[in-house]
Amino acid sequence: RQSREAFGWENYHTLDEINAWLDGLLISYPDILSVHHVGYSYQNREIRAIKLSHKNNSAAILIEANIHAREWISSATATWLLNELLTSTDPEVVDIATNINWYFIPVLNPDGFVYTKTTNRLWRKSRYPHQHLCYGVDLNRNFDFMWMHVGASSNPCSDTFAGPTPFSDPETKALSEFMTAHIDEIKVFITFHSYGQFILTPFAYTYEPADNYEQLKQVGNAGADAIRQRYGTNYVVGSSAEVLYMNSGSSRDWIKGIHNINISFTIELRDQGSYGFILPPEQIIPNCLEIFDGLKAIVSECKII
Ligand code: ING
Ligand code: ZN
Repeated sequence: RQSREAFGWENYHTLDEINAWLDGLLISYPDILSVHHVGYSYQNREIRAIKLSHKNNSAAILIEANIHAREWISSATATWLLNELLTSTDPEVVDIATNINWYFIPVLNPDGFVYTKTTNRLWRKSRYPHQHLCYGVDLNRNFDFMWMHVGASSNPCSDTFAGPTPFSDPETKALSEFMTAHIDEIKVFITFHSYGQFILTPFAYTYEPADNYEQLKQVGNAGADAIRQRYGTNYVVGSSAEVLYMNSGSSRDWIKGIHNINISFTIELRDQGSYGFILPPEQIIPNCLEIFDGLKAIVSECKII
């Protein structure tokens, strides 16, 4: 069976390497893994969701990563988590791997991700050319909930360009349709970003607390406490507007705002700015270990199984 050694989290990988590794996994675990076609990017790259499922009717967790191109640690974390759920023999891990259906979308923005590998390491957006002026939309401002309300730009050259219309770009449209199609199963949504070390609860578009803010804080705090226990890494928990900054049109605000998925977090991974987006590869595995501690605590605290 393919395992950690065959891929390795000692370094960051290209999109082709990630896809080849996923193809190998699909062959190794045909009974429990399947690939769902989410859609195609502007440059026609496939956006894939990998589903880990032992039983049909279990509650599902959806994990989205690399909606922002330069945040490489996010897809590294998503692939590490999938591998751990498949290979760990720890009874607690076996329990959550078996009794929850997991959807991983390791690279939601493949065009931007490839661009960070070939041309510009700090590219954030998609690669759709808008208004013949500049490339790319900030996909995390392009969702159709409170679109362009706050913290988003109408300038196609801005890094936070929200797009000409909501869901203008195929990546966000595809993700929203995928989410809607699976909405009855999805009990938890987590989107990985970097950097800053935050567990962010809805909403970002308003200071008004979400209807279940107390529950979100409690679950988020359980996650942060568990993360802290391994290496002392500090994650701050709170609503995006309250502890980071306001924005609108994110996937996280959309799934809570439109579908009222109760547990939806944006997790801003390591670090706090020393390396920022260029997190050294030696930190991938420590980051994944502490995040998995946090994720297990989140799962246990929100009582979906
Ligand atoms: N941060 C997120 C961003 O899109 C965020 C922060 C996302 C806040 C979603 C609230 C909701 O700006 C990074 N680093 O991309
Ligand atoms: Zn981001």
